Amino acid sequence: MTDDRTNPDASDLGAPDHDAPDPGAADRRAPDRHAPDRHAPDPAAAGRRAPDAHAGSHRSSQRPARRSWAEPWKIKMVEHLKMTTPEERRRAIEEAGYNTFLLRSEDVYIDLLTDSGTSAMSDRQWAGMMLGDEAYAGSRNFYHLEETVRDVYGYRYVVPTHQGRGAEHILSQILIKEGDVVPGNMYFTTTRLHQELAGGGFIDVICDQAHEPASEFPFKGDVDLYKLQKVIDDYGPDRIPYVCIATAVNMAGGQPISLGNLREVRALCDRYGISIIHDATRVAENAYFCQVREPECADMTIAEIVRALCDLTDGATMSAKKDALVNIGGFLALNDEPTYRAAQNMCVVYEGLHTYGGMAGRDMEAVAIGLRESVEFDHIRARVGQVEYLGQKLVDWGIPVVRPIGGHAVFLDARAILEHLDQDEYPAQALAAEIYLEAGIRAMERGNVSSGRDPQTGKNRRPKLELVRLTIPRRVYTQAHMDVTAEAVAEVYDHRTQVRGLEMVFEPQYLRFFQARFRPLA
Ligand code: P71
Repeated sequence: MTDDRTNPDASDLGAPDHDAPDPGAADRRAPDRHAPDRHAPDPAAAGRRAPDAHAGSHRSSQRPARRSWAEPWKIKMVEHLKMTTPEERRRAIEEAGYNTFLLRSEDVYIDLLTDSGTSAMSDRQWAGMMLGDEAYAGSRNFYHLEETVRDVYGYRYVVPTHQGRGAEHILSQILIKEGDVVPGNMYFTTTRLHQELAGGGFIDVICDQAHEPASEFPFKGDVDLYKLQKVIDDYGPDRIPYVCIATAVNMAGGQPISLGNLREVRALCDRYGISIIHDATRVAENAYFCQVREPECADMTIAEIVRALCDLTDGATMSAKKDALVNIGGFLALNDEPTYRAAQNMCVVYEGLHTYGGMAGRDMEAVAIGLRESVEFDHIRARVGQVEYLGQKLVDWGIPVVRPIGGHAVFLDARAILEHLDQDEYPAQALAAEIYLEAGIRAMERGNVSSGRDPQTGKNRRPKLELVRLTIPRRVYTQAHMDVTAEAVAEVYDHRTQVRGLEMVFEPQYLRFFQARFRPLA
């Protein structure tokens, strides 16, 4: 452990196999920005592990190591934001039934609802859009995408879909039968719904630390192997079509699974002939955390770690709207040919022909280029670094957030902030509405509303994590936007005892959080 650590999360990480999580080390391996290959859009070079900043340097050894870094891009086009008055925001949130999903984006100043489809594409991606081959069948952009997925992720077969849930739908319908169970490292809303609609049930096998917002465990995405073993013992391998493993686990706070843990999951599954399906939506962010926290990954490139994670699994569902830096798109990737053939056939029923699956040719081109950019070290460091910057401000000011700070978002612990509210008064929903009222900043509820009702009991699930997610789009907002956000959250924190709970006045049947309406309790 070196002495110039910058990341407070690096302290107190005791587990021996997760030792030496020194993010500062990644900074210190910062490349010489003037080296010619750093400017070349060469995907192979881009993913290379950054060399020591001092190696071969002409600078004197007395000077401190260069520690500062910035985004590896500059801004070419800007989009104007609208500022609103408190009265305008009051009207807007009432009209939206206190649900930030129902606000018009025009009425939002800084939009941290999601990092999904909200990132800025690069000039290379925009140039790729012009190469769109809009043929109904056999578009060359599909073949480019297929080749890129094979190269970056290593899966053999690719079925394009309109977005992530399209892939989840097809996969669930093909592999899950009535009465099956799907163990996974925490639920995701759409993933679990598709498993349930196919007749299966989701069983959470994530480690206990994932459910503790204050735990500093560095790999909260890890599977608890005892829990997984118990599911296998209780149900038998024949009722487990696959184990669903997410990288950078969204609902746990964007928390990584370690390569070492995934290898153990693989070994356990192999003993029973069970497949592993990877939710690869944010695998590059996960790989960054492996690089800085997991000793065996310290000398691997982001691209190599991504590949190593994927190689331990049999297939993947992908929402390209996150890591892959596009506004729309996704795919299902598989290694098993019969499953692939079945998925291709389902694709023509629900998505579109198997060489476009709901995407335009230009969209597939943008995904292919974005996938390469997603595994560039400078990109991913700046992306995760910006999230860390916002999170650290809130931590410094004593505001309860999920620790360690995740890869795509800062998650406020609404239960700890609004202690005076019962969970059935929807504290996270109320906090998200309050942050909007305060500053026009839009966040997302990730708690009792998102978790929904238990299909057996019909009661609210009351999950342990009652969170508000400040989600950072990639390459969109500046550090000043992060400052404004932190200050607004601090203002709300200061008057937290005055925030009232909510009652739900309209509840849709599926994924209720999208369209539910609320009103403040008296
Ligand atoms: C996010 C989203 C988008 C979203 C979805 C549902 C409710 C609210 C917001 C989407 C994911 C995801 C993971 C890990 C699959 C999907 C579905 N996330 N897996 O975080 O995070 O992908 O949206 O492209 O259909 O805001 P899709």
